[in-house]
Amino acid sequence: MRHLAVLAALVALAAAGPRERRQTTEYERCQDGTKVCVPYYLCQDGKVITDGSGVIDIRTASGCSNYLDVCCADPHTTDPVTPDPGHVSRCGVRNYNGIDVRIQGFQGNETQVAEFPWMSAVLKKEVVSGEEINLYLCGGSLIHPSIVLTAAHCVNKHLSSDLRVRLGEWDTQNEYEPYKHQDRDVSAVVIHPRFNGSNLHNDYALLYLQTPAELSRNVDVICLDNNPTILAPHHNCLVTGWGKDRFGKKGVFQNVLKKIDLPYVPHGECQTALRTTRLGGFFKLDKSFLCAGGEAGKDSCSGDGGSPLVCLDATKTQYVQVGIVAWGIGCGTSNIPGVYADVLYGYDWIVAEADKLLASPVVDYWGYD
Ligand code: 4AZ
Repeated sequence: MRHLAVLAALVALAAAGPRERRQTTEYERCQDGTKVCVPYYLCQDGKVITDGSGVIDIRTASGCSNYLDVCCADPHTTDPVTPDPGHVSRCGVRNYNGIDVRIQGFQGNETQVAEFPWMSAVLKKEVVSGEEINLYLCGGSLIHPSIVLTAAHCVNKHLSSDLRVRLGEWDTQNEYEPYKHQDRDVSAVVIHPRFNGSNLHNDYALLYLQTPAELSRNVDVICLDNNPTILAPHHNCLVTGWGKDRFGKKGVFQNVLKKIDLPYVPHGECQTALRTTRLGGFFKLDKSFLCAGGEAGKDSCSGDGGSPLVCLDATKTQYVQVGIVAWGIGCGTSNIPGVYADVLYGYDWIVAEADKLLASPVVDYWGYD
């Protein structure tokens, strides 16, 4: 995602800034009366750090008068972070205000914690000096508790046994989110039979998870639909990802999940725009692609591959995935949209393939009328 240098500067500033010292009696009570306002770096997993360890990104929560304070559980009370037994799964529900806390003061396009519960990270397990580490490969989306949809170009060169999926992630560099991420190994990778690695036609892949995700407030599925009416020309949709803030060597990958709203660009218009680039005047945009964007500085970029492009449905209460980040000519150039695998076009294959390994039809998960 572009637009992020300002935040990096802010975070660096916050980490280097002077730290106040206060006596316990001086901490202001939050509006709910039970929690206390403490400097953000003293709050971890919603609890005050009492041993002094850990420093986190700049963030503030409503209810504290000091800009750099957050609402945090008083360390003298017990507030265990429990899973979510009462969670009722519903596809495509965005947590506009995050969960438990809304972070204010963001400058760029940062998402709130668990704002997009279907967002997944596709990782590659690698052993370095005898220790297993997870390398970030691509984005993905949870379409069923046991299936992640991603781009074929992200995973076609990897064995399923080398892949892992992380669900419910937000800040890839910290573990202070109130709900923990869930890691799942991949038992099978299924690539679209007509995927073409040189031109990325039919860039669809399904990852089957070895054990199903536990659906909760920070982990839930996105809706798929075969009704194209949500795709009105220039209608605004959203892409989320941990990709680079700009194209090329100077771009950096993002820690906190970013979002960008992008207009849907009809196929013919997109092909015309792409013909003005190095692709040349004879370029044919394949039917398996869909385009979005074309506004200067607003685009998906390297590292966003496989991430979902979603649009609000007609009732404006649930999001439906319409695209998978595939490719582009650079990032963020005015009038040059980004190119996505068209999920509506791939819908029949996705459903048929998913159903092969599932006991009940995958569409049951997206019943959202
Ligand atoms: C990439 O390299 C990439 N601007 C993804 C999306 C776009 C460009 C490049 C679209 O993964």
